Amino acid sequence: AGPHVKSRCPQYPQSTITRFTVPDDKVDWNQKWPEYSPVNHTAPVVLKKPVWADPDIGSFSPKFNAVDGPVDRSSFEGKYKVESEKPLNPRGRTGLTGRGLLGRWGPNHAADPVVTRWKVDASGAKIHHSASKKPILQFVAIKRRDCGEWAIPGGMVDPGEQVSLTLQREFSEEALNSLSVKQSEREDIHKRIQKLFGSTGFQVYKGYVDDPRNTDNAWMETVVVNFHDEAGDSVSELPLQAGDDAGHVQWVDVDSSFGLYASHSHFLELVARERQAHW
Ligand code: RP5
Ligand code: MG
Ligand code: MG
Repeated sequence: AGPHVKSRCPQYPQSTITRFTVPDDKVDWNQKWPEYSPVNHTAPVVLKKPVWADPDIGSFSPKFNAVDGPVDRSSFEGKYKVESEKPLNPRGRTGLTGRGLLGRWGPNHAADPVVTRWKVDASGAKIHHSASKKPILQFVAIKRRDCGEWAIPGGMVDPGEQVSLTLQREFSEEALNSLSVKQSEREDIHKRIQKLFGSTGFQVYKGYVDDPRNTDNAWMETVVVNFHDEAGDSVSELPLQAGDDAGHVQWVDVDSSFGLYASHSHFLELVARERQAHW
């Protein structure tokens, strides 16, 4: 992978802050750059000390590069550096220090469920792409409320939560609106989801996410798992309904030209390759 790109987006999300410009050749911390003068920014919502956020450094010295009580502060990218008590982004400079919109210093762990099915015609036959001649996959995509971009319905791993549960929970909340449906319906959704997600998912990726919220001291990491409804009779039969931080939800064709949030497009490329589908 080349240097992170979205982690250097000029305008920091949900703010009027502009990042210090970092050219490609200065991303690596090993490149000496005395002129580097990043902007410091931690969003007001984070400074208000919600349950999901760490306190500010100074009053707080967590165990970095380790599982720190219920919070996993270890990175999939290996051991990260800590400089003046602050963790350093393992992929390099972002033009911004502090935590921005992220709650944790260092890695902020998420999980991304990629739920797929084959695109079929009225007779149920797989549809092949005219150019690649390969069958087309579809995945459940959500339109994020925060930025309006299409994305995988992922979310943060709660402290102490098993990643397998995060995958199910986030999919249910964002794509099936489980938080707002009646108790009886919630149980039905839960059963179906457990069945699909209990089947062997294919682990697509584990590591850094090139997310626009990343900073020099806080960044997103994820575990991406593909759950595939081969016969189209599992989740494909559930009515999709956007919930929580999702504004819309729908089945979208897996295709390289469809722009997605953060580095989600890369994750879909890996899914398409694994399933020998069109990309
Ligand atoms: C992305 O942010 C991850 O890949 C995941 O999809 C998402 C988690 O953050 P929220 O959806 O909770 O904002 O980097
Ligand atoms: Mg969520
Ligand atoms: Mg989410």
